[in-house]
Amino acid sequence: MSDCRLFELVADDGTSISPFVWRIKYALGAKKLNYETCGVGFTDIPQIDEGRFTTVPVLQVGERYVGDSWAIADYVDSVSSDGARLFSSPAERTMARFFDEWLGSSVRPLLFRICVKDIHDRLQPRDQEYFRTSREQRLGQTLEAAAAAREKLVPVLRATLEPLRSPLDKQPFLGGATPNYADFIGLGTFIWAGSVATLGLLAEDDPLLEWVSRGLNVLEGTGRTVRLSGLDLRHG
Ligand SMILES: N[C@@H](CCC(=O)N[C@@H](CS)C(=O)NCC(=O)O)C(=O)O
Repeated sequence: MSDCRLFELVADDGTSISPFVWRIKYALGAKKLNYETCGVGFTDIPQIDEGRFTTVPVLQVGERYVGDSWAIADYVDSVSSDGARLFSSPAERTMARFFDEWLGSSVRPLLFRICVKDIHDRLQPRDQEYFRTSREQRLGQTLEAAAAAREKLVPVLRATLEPLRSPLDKQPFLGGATPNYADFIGLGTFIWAGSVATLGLLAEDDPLLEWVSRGLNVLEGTGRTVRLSGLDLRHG
């Protein structure tokens, strides 16, 4: 696959800030695909391929544009024979989908509420107004009210993550010795939240930090670097 370009959501300083984009960065790395990135703000998304998309990630391969992270994962898995398969079987894909549903319904909403004001503050000025209006509508409260309540949500978040600690206590990744697509989904979520959060998301002795550290090492192997303000990885 040549001429591969990933449209990613970026903050004002260029930090990549979408959990869905991060999982695709992992997937492209696992498939050993070289790609360039094109950083966009929320208000730039309607300009991608003449308004066909409302969300990122979007992957452009030559003349073709593919949106939605699951469609992108399936696409790169079907067209690229390099690297291991993202899903070793339909059953593994289904379990990754189930994990995504769990994370998306239980964990991501908590992270979103905890980090929403931090995300706003990191955006390019032209994105801030759009983000504030759309997210305040979604939350049913102002970003400031959400930020004022965030500390109470941190213990709820940590308790909600318990089902993830048990498998990762016994093996380095959900995929076993190496990460699979469920890891990419989870790690992408922590990289997104950890790179914007201005308070500690996990306790400093949380074993999930070791998983995130291992996940960052995998990314570094693909030449990508990240800084996480919301996760204390010194002990991980
Ligand atoms: N189901 C989509 C969700 C992607 C998504 O929600 N992306 C967010 C960024 S994290 C987005 O682009 N939002 C645009 C907006 O809110 O206007 C996927 O898996 O790719």
